[in-house]
Amino acid sequence: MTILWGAVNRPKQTQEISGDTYVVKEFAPDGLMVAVIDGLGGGEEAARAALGAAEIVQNHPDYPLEDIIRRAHSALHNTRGAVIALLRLNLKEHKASYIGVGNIGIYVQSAQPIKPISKNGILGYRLPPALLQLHYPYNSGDTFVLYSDGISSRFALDGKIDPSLAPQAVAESILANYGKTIDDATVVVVRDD
Ligand SMILES: [Mn+2]
Repeated sequence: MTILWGAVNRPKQTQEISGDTYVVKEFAPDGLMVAVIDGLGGGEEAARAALGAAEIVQNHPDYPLEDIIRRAHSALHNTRGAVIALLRLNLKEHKASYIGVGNIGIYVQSAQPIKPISKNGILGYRLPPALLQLHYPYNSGDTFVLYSDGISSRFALDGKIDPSLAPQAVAESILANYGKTIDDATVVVVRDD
């Protein structure tokens, strides 16, 4: 039960501030919370929205995922809004839970198929009519990749992550190969070895 992770977050070309952010947080006794959040638009206002949602994830990693989504939705009413991919692992039981709202991606390279999806919506404006929470058992060595839409969706089709690469190297290589310079881009890679 060793958690390995890596992350990259870079602003779009000509911007100094990324409107994306991410959270990776271990919490007692056996939890790991992972989020990628993309604030709508770009620059400071986008970052403000993304960081507002990130703060709620950071402060309440043990809350039910639906509660975190609803709290973030309320907190972002006066912002441009954001989309979010929210993944929680129980490192002892090897269980994964996921809720995604809006155009944001997750790809899992796993021994058994794990194919979470996100539902349309925008935190701060419009939640999906029913939040879709997905649950999966996972195996040691499975690799979870959360990414914002600054990463080309070709990435998930091409798939195939080299399992000998450390998560940080995986994240950097995904950004290098699939990052779009016209958007903020974030990749978080988590592996429970
Ligand atoms: Mn984006």
